[in-house]
Parts: sequence; structure tokens; C-alpha cells
Amino acid sequence: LFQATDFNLAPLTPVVDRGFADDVLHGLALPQKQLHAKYFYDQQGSDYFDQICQLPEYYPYQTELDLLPQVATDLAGTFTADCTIVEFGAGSLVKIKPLLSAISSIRQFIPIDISGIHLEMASQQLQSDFPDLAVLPVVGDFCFPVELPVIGNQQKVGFFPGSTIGNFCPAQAASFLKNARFTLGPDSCLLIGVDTKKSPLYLHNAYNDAQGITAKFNRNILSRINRELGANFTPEKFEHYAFYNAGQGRVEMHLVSTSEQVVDVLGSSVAFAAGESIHTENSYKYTPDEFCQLAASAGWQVERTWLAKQDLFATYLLRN
Ligand code: AVI
Repeated sequence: LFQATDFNLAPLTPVVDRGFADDVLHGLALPQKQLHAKYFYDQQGSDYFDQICQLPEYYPYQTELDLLPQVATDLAGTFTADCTIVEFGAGSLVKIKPLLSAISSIRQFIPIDISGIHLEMASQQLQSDFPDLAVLPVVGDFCFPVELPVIGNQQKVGFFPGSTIGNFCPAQAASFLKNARFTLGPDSCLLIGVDTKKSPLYLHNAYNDAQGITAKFNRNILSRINRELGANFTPEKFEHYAFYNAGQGRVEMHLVSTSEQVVDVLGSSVAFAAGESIHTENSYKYTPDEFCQLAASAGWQVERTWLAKQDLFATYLLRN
């Protein structure tokens, strides 16, 4: 196992994993009620997210997917020795395919995801599409350092597409980047997709789609709390509300109580005033300069930047 001291890294940022029930109770007791966005992704939430990715308004998914074949072709000349790809928050394993098709030196693929059944099904499908690849899925929360099941001493390349880093606040994003350096080890790289700052209206439409799928995705977090923690939320009594907060450089998602109401959560009565919100997600957007500074603060060097059409999205190759 790697030791932090082996390559002169700062100790890992201490983080507390309170678990779902405690996190929910803690978040709903704060003056601004909040729920951690990672709890969107049960089986139902992961299915809704897949539907979001097919929406015409939700540009980050298709824009990044269109950029990846070019990125993969460019990287084929960089990664010539055997390597292992570690994907953080792997989801449906679609975005890895252009890399696997173009870079023949990839021997092992370790997808990490919090949503176990979703990951298992996607990994089986990928294994049958790429029979020579060793696919080693890990069910886990990549907010915390993850132990990798790597056999051998190949170079590790992290892959973190989809601008999931935007769902962390900048301090948490820097911690994630530091932890990823530790998890991946010396001489590693990280290929990361990050959404860019753009017109507020464009952003607004992406998080307020006409079909209301994002609203269902947002409310599902309440249904999940009902299912798994026996709470009695009525999700229809909460409105989806998403807007771009230009001062903070992020899209915020909230669930706004449509009336004064009291909800029972694990024996605690949680009171809502009419119009009071639960803050469910932040989605930070970074200019290339801002992201390069963030990466540098975590000890990564930005080796290459690819910008999508109209600068709608960026992919960066970072080197440890
Ligand atoms: C997963 N993540 C990067 C998405 C985002 O854009 O922040 C989640 C999402 N929330 C609403 N739509 C999509």
C-alpha cells in the first residue's frame, strides 16, 4: 500500500462519514436546510440522471461526449505503456468507451461508484464489449480516499468526467483533487471534465428542463428518504427551484416547501415554513483560469486543455 509519506504529500483531509440517516438529520436541522447531493443517486435517481443526460437542454453530457474522441486520439500518443484507468463516479460507463477504443495500452479499468446495482450492471456490459480488459468495479464513496484493487505496478490514470467536481464546493474540490493524487500514486495523471461559466439563461435552461425530469430527479431525494428511512415527506408539496448564483459561480438546486408543514424523519419532527427551502445541490462552473488555479492548489500540473465548441465545456489532463 502507498504511504502518504512515500511521496511527500500532505496528510489526507480529515472527513467524517456520518452515513445517510445521520447526514439527513444533521442537514435538516441546519438554519438553511440542506441534503448532500450524493444522496440523489439511488437506483431511481441514477435512472433519472441518465434521462437528464438525454435532454436537449442539459448540454454538459453531450458536449463532453462529443469532445472525448478527440481527447482520446490525442492521448493515445501520451499513454503508450500499460496503464490502469480509475474512474471516479463512473455511473453508466459510457464516457470511458472512446478512451478504451482509442488507447490500446489500457489493461485494467476500475470504475468507482456509490450506486452498487447500477455499477454492477454497467460493468458486466462493458466487460462483454471489451473482453480483453480487466474490469474491476468498486462500490464506494469517492468523497473519501478509496483503496484500489490494483494488481501490478502500471501507471494509473484517473478519469473524472461529467463536471461532477462542480458538485463539491471549491474547498471540497481541492480536497478531492489532493485525495485523488494520493489514491492514484506517483507519476499518475487525472483526466477531468469541468463545466465552464457561461450565460445565466443557458445555465438556467439546463437545470429547468421543459419535461420536468430535473424536478423529478430533485424530488426523488425526498422519496428516497421515505423509502429508506421511513420518513413521511409528500414530495409534491415541494417545488423544484434551480437558478444560477453568479456571485458564487454556481447553479443551486433547492426544494421549496409549498406550504407550512411538519415532516416526521426518524422520530424527529421537521417543521417547514411556506416558501422555506432545502438546498439539495450546488453545481460550480469554472473558467479555465479558475480551474487551473484550483488544480495547482492541490498539487497537480495542468498539462493540456481541450475546450468544446463555444467553450461550453472543458477537459483537462493533469499530471502528478
Ligand atoms: C452530476 N452532476 C455533475 C450534475 C450537475 O450538472 O451538477 C447533476 C445534475 N443536477 C441537475 N442536473 C444534473
